[in-house]
Amino acid sequence: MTGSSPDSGNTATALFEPSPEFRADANAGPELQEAADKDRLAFWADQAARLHWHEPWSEVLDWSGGAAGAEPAERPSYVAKWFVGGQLNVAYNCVDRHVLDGHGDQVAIHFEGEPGDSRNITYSELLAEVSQAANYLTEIGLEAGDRVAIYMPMIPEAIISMLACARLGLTHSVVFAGFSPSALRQRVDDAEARLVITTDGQWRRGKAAPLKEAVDEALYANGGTPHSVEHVLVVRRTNLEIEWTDGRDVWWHETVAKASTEHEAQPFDAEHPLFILYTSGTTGKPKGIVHTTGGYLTQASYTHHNVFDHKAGKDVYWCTADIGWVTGHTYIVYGPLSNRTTQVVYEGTPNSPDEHRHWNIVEKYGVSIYYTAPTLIRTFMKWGRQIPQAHDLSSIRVLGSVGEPINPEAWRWYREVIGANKAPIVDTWWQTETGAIMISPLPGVTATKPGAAMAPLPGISVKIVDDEGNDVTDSEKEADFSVRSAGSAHVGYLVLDQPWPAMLRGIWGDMERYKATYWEKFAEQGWYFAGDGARYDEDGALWVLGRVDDVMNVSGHRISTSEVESALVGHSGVAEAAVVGASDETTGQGIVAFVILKGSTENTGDALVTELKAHVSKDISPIAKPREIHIVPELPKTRSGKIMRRLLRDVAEGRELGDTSTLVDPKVFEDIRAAR
Ligand code: 6R9
Repeated sequence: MTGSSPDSGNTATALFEPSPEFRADANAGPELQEAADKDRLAFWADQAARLHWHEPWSEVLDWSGGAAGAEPAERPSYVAKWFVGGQLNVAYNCVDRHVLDGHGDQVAIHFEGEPGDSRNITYSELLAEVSQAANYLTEIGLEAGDRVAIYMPMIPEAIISMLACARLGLTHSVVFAGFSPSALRQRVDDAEARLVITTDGQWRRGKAAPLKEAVDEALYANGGTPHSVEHVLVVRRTNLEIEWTDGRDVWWHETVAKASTEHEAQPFDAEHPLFILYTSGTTGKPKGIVHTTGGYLTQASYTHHNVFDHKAGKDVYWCTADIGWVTGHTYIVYGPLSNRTTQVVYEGTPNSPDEHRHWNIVEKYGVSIYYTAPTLIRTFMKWGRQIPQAHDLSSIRVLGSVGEPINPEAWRWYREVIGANKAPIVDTWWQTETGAIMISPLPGVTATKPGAAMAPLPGISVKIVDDEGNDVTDSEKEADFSVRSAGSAHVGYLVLDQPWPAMLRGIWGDMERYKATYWEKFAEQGWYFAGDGARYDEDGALWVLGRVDDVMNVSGHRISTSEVESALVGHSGVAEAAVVGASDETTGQGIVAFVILKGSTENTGDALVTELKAHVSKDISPIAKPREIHIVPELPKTRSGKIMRRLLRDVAEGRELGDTSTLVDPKVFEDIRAAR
């Protein structure tokens, strides 16, 4: 791609070309794309060779479960098998082999606790601790294939727990520690977890907040109905006093920390389930996305190496995500550790004790690769550039963005203020379901454009299509959905038309839903429907526009409208609720709820709104707390009874109403507007 200079001022076409110095030393080069174009499967086999395999595979890909063109009956599963027959151990790849290669003294984790404590963990130490945890989990009878729930703040033991599970072939299900007891219970029950690993409490903005308490509540929930959990393993982090259930609860420091530091990793099949991670869908029930071993680790490792231009032993890498999300799985745990990264793991919030925290950490450790979310970049913008400018950020050489579309203004600020107008920005599009990065510029190779994810990575194939599956670049017709399109042609649905190694292998316990959600829309072609809208601009750069379904994106977190609606109607005063994501300067989208009260409700004013916000926050998580709640007399519905969220979004964003012709009663809006 060629283009004009970054200073041309023309936002539509300005391209930032990689500097010659960066290009000369970059991990990625044009040969990656050439190799992938020549033979895609041979390309992925080369990438898999980045890993240590106990047994080689016999076939790179078996896609008989989803081959395009076949009769639906002949491709019933849509489950790919990558590196068929190969065997490996994920923890061995992430830890042992680096120690065996003589890098045991290299720091794996610079841990920075919120209260100011810190700890450096070398690869040798990590190996010893993962081995101890693996020995203890074996001692309590856990076996390959069992599920383990991990409900922990960002402390080293969380990563050690994940690696210990991987080492033993236990399938982990990490549940974000901000989730409520009922959300935890739902996930524990769905996966039938035998063990929950947690902490006594977690540090948040200088205060110790309880966490084990939520586990107790979760496991006693539903009037004490039975659950699958045999043990709760508790790491002491805050010294908060906690309740104790003898026989069930065990302290980490009394068990794991006393176990042997020797443990030999056994290999597992390339398709052995590595983890389940729950994500919001368009209905209230979260989907347990299943990932397996060989393909996942291959793509995690390949993308981390090339997209971040990571140099083992030289770079200091920091991904600011939480392990409760997929970004934490792939770009804190598996990608970086498989590549022998030295990384920062930070426990707390970016403004604790003050807004300088991230930049203090960057300076302290000389962070060279920094990967964060647009919502945080916009928060930094709001706090003001004088804050980062008070620090020496010259160590930074690559910047990453993930979680939602990054607006060009935030992109420019990020580059200028954090990246000294020099560090390339990689805007990485991917999903819990894709397992690893799919669309992103390659630093040193791809010229970038503020706000664009640019192009699929070598080895990855995408299309942007209309409702019939026609390529939008060939057709005048656009897909029929209501995503704001920045006024350009070539807008459509983002689909993945070829299987990729880190692709999900299903929804835990619900393969019908898996097929319906991802494969039904383009069943004829056998394409994966991502749920996002996208477009190509006049230069052929790819822009991801955001969700086309009822999933909101708040600060990079996926929250379904129906999840919040069901929490609201779970309140005794609420009869009906409709929830939409309205654009928000800081968080990308903000949650706006419209509720109809039950006639009997006495409390109707501001106090009720406050109570409802707290109710949602407690029921789901503080991240799902509505920004606004409007009490309205009626909701706009189609004749078939569907709530017209598109129109509510117009109201929430203060726009003229779109087409109201399918509504039962268009006058509803006068009442809704009056209530705002
Ligand atoms: C990794 C992650 C996935 C959804 C995805 C899309 C949005 C993520 C993006 C982006 C535009 C990017 N998304 N990265 N949109 N540009 N660079 O975030 O996974 O939590 O499953 O969310 O996030 O809408 O479909 P997940």
